[in-house]
Amino acid sequence: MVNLTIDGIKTQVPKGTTVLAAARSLNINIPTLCFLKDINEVGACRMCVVEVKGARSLQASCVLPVAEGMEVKTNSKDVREARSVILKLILARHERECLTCSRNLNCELQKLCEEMGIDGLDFQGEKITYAVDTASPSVVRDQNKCILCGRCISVCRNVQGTGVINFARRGVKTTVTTSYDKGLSEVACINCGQCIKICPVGALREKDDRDRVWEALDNSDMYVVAQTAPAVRVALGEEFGMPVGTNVEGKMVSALKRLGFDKVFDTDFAADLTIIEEGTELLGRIKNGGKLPMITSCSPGWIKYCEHYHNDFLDNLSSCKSPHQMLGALTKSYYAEKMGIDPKKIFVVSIMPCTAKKFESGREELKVDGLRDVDAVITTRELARMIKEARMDFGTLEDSKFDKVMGESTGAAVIFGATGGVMEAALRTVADILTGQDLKDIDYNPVRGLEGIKEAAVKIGDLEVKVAVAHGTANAGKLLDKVRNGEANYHFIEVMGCPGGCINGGGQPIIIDKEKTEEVCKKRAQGLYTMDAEMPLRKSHKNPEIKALYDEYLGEANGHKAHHLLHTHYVK
Ligand code: HC1
Ligand code: SF4
Repeated sequence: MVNLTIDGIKTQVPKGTTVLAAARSLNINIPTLCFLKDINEVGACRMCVVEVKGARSLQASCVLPVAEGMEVKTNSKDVREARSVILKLILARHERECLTCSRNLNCELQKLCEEMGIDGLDFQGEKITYAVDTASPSVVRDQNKCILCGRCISVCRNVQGTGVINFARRGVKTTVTTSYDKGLSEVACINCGQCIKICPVGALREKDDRDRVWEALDNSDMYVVAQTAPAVRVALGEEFGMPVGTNVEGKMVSALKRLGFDKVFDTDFAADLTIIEEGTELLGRIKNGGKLPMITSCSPGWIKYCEHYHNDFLDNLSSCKSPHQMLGALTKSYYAEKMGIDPKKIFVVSIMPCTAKKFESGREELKVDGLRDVDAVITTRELARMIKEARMDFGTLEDSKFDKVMGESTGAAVIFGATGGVMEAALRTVADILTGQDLKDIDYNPVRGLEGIKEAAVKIGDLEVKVAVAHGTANAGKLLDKVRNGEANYHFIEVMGCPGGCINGGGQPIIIDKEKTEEVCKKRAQGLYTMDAEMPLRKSHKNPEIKALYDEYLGEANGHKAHHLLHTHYVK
């Protein structure tokens, strides 16, 4: 242990601890901008400078290890003045459009200026104006607002294993950009939006599709259908000041109806359907010697990662479309026929925790007879903005139910939103099919939780099903390397592109205190697991609307009609 004094308080911390961490353990809150524990510990922004007795200059506490007998001041005159100058220098090059910025009131730079009492701009230098990169269907990049903290670079490289953005140039011309300054859509970006979530300011944001949705809602010729992903319902409330993990499903449905959607369906219904289709496909592959391990295909960030970085595994992907695409396809076929509506007049809007779904919905592979399954995707954040624009008092809305025919779901579907959820849902159904029983023990705890890679061998009847779960694409890459090298051997793998799964998708409410990310993920996941535990039906094959869909329309699981509408194939 190392003894030191911080602001006159004596403390003891393990060797190797940084001064920042030691201070925080004493509840001394040193400000940071670039720091991200375990991800971006680079001392770039210098906001965390402290005075160390005997040192010639101020030191960045986030990268400074403690030393025996060290005496640290975190709030001396020199420290305060240095931080103020640093902030003002950052402001001098930052485009200060707070009132119209997507991060207004949710910006770390704005918050720091307020906390540190910055009341003027002392430096007005020459500024370079950059063109805003709007080419990607998912992510908008505005270098005019970038403060060069490097957090997006580290997340993209270390957490997602992609590394498509980096520092370029020197001095005042330093930027964060792609190779050759290409648009994000021209490089191997997977549209995951994790860089948006980690950006302290508004330099990265989702491509906002609200206007297209309002336009459809205002067009009386269009039949506008909304569907909502599992993870949205346990996060949307945060945008209205509710505790993290609150289930706002009923209020969300009411809000969508008040916004003018003709029908509000539940993507959870299609998650149940995915389990039937994917479970049948898995059992078929095991029985008939098909390509194993089979890997889930519902996360579009993961699909794009697989296409760019591990395309030798494309044949391992399940041929199932992702649930929201399935629901879109069924809205324009099954539902349209039932209601006598021209599918061309149906506009399907998916409300998703995910920015990659924006890209996915435009993919040619996912059209049926030339028609898109889903016409627009908006994130949890964009839905919150629409609700605010419509001036609804969200907290006081009554609870409403999803609309019939594709609004019923089970506990298996709702847990899709957390890492391991798709696997657990699939195991519940596969186990019942293989044993011919209605099994009661259906909580598969080894696949739950935030460990980056989870593995389990599940004994079902005579078969030992070997499974693995990875979330965050860098973890997926590590898992695939193991499979490729013959170090591991599975029947079925679940991959979700975002760390934590959809609950921490690139379109979810921004967690301003990054230290709390894990805690927030756990609470959102707990919200989903609580819903599951309380639902009367917890296995996808028990969903009565799914049974009706097969009886009335699809026929067999994996049958001809199901393949036409619900499956696809990704090629190199
Ligand atoms: Fe997801 Fe999915 S779970 S991908 O994480 O399979 O986005 O929530 O909607 O489509 O159902 C996201 C969440 C979501 C799909 C489902
Ligand atoms: Fe990297 Fe994902 Fe951001 Fe693309 S969207 S730049 S892959 S973090």
